[in-house]
Amino acid sequence: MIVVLSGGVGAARFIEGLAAVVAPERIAAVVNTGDDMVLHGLYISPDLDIVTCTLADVIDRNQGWGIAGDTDACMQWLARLGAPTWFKLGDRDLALHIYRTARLQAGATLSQVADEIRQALGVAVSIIPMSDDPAPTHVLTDQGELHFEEYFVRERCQPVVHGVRLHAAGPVRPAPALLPLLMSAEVIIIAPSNPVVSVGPILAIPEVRTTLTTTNTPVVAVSPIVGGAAIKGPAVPLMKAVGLTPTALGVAETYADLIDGIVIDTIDAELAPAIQSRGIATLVTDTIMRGMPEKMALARATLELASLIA
Ligand code: FO1
Ligand code: CA
Repeated sequence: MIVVLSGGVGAARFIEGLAAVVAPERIAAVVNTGDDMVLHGLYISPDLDIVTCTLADVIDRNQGWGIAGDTDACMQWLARLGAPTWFKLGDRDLALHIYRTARLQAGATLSQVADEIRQALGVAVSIIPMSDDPAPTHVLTDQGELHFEEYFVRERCQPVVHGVRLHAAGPVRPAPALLPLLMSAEVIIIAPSNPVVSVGPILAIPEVRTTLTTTNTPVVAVSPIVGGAAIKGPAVPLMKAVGLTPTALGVAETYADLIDGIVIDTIDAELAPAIQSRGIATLVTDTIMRGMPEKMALARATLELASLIA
């Protein structure tokens, strides 16, 4: 299997390209659950839903999250009742959260529910959460400790960040399928996702990090930082807050003990020698995924880098 460690939007788009250049049945996405939260009594798993709905081609392409053509009747009534409305849940999207919550309450695991939703939406790529245990990511700010979505969506990244608390680093077990999957992988790809709050939680699970540092399988990353800026989301302030340099070189350094290679953008070509001097094979190409041709080209380049290393 080609295993992709995955956050939300960037990873989903990358996997779309990958699934167009190799058989989707050969791909498994291991998805961050650090963003998961309970709201209105419902279990919401943003990155699992973003990956599943993107691959099912039902995602709202403008936002990168939520269901295309969704309506907000429920949200309007929640507002009337005085319920919190900072996290927008469309009517169709709510069906996913209702279904997941009911299944979890009936005793199913998050892995089982993720697979049920994947099958129901006709997605051939395997999708597994990093863990079936709760592992919320908290952001430590001048306004106190916030859940990642409270920081990102409710507070719009305004609070000053001084750290991140990954509960995945605590007593969180990898999902049952995860270690066997990593052990049998032909390639492990770290998607172009936020290194701190998207990939960070997956790598914070001790067994995952140990497996990646000791495996003979090629491990390659795609930099989510291009020209010193994040393609989407708050990677720059979060990387700075935990002492990482928000450049493609900083991404390579973050993963230095895990990766054999990294794909960086043409804009960052000048950083390639510094990355290579750290023993990391570096492929320079266009990494901005505007449409399907660019997604497929990036997937091919990443697989090519991995095969050069193998
Ligand atoms: N992102 C927002 O910026 N605002 C929202 O109201 C919002 C709602 C939402 C609902 C379901 C879902 O699956 C994702 C949602 N997101 C929303 C995206 C999410 O907050 C982040 O973009 C991801 O966690 C990043 O990977
Ligand atoms: Ca996310």
